[in-house]
Amino acid sequence: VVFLALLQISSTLQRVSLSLDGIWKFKISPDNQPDVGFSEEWWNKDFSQDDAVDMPVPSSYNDVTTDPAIRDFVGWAWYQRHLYIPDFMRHWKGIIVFHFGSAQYYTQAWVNNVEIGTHEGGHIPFEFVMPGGFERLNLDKIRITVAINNTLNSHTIPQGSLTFQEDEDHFKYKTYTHDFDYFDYSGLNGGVRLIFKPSAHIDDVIIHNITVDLLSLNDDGTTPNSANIWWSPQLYQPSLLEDPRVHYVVKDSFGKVVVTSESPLESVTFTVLTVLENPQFWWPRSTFADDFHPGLLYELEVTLRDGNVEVDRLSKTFGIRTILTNGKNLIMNGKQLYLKGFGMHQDAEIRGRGFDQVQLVRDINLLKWTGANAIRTSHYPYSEEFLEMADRHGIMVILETPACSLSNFDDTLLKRHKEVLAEMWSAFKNHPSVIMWSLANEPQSNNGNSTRYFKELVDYIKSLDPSRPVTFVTSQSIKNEKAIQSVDVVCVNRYQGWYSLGGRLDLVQHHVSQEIQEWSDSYNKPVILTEYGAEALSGYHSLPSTMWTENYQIELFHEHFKAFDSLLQKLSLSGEMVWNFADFKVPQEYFRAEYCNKGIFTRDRQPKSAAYTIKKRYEALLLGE
Ligand code: GCB
Repeated sequence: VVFLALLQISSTLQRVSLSLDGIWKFKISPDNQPDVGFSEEWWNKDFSQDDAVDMPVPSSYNDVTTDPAIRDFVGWAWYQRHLYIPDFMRHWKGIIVFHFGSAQYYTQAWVNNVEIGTHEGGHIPFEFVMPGGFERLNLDKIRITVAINNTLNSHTIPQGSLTFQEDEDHFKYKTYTHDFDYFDYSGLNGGVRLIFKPSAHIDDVIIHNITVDLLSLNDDGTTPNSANIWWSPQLYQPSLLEDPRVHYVVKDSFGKVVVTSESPLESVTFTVLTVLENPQFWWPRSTFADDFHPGLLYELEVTLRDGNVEVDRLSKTFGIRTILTNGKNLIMNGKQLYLKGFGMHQDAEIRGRGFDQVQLVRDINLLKWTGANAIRTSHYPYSEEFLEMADRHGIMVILETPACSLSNFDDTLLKRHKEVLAEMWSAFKNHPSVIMWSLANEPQSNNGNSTRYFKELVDYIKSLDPSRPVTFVTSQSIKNEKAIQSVDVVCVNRYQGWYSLGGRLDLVQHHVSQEIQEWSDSYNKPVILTEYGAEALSGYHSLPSTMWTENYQIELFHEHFKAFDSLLQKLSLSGEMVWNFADFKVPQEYFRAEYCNKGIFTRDRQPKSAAYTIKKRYEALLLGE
């Protein structure tokens, strides 16, 4: 099987991609002069050893230094580094872009004194074009300065609030709050790359839809006669070419060419229908009793030519799978699905939310070890690299926007939310692992204004992508819920034995069965319990068990399993997801000691006892024919 990691941002025959990761210079704006970097035009000078500190990229800046002012900083933080310009860079005739993997929250960047762009929103990759390339700078060394502001407000996604207070004795201070419980790690959380593209190039390839005639399934039920793939290349400046032509091939998972375009595609905007004979499905791992090949990928390789000269080449991997809901069931490739997995966080010691390949591979290994087949990217999209691995390892993903704990639903927020959805769709649309879009986690959907808000969001994402079910995750009671009727799948977070009826393990089974059954009956849609769990301090035990011990976490899981098994038999539950995969950092507060300890793994990714409980269940929980 050929591994095709991150083809869009790696070097190809016609493109060069350089990593700018490493140690950058870093400083935060002083409290009393929040905008001084702009008034003094910090992009115009070299940061000095005296006023800046070293900062690794990628990483959140919060936990790297020993300075509490950096850990808790809210406002404009500034990064800078230098770069030598080899000749090929200076004379590059095509387009030069700076690619940011993820930056929390607003980003503005300069190359020397030239502003190259601004961007709003964390977690989703974006690019700034270097206007006019490097030639006009006529220097052998350039300075890149990036300013990042993490201040959230009522119209950002997610929301936050910065207030300025004054005591009776005129003592002034600022307070920063948000309603979500995870630590808001900030800065250049993703890597930075410099990418050289040809002037006329393939900007993207959109795989719009893949359909198979399920009635044509072979006897084994795993291979249809054919699959239809509707896709279109997005060309950039094709008019610069005298004789633009697009060719393509499709390769199977062994790299063998299975489809070749007979003749070039002449026009520049078009949708292609490619028919694949005897295709193999993409299946999730650890789902069915027999061996359905998990994570099987095809490759679509598109080339742009000027006459016979190849100008650019772009490859995308894709999987043949359909996903839909049918009454209370979630159906993939004609088979009923059950999700077993976790809500997660991108969170690690010292690096915070900073992308780290060691951490990524460890997390995927642990997910596979548990026998899980699904995760939710709570509470924001994860890295491109994570999704590529989920594709290859057959891990289903509910991809969530960063809209955690929304509380007002005006049109300004709705507009922003749609922009986030569009960016998220654009970045992650082709991944077969992404089986569902989650619009939000635990919004105040007991508010009447949320009804229209979510209806509009559902309509919007469906206009971009009619091929995937849509959900949002509610924590409201059935009685108070006012918006979930618009979605395809009802996702519920519920903490029986913890936030509700804490300490009462004897009541968990009854309450979980009764409530999930009610959601299922009221909406007649698939229901997933997207969060349940208990905090457990690693190494802390008591008999009989008490809250916060490892044995309480295990017993609470067992009480839930009893409820899940009876619900499953009645087809009233389509998935169970533990909160959380691993312990993660929270803001300082008096009811938690630095972390939310609901992980079945510790923050350094070692198992608590409950990890074995979950592994035993997930490995045994296989669907039959
Ligand atoms: C929730 C939230 C999640 C929290 C969790 C908890 O309902 O969705 O973000 O971390 O509860 O542990 O409080």
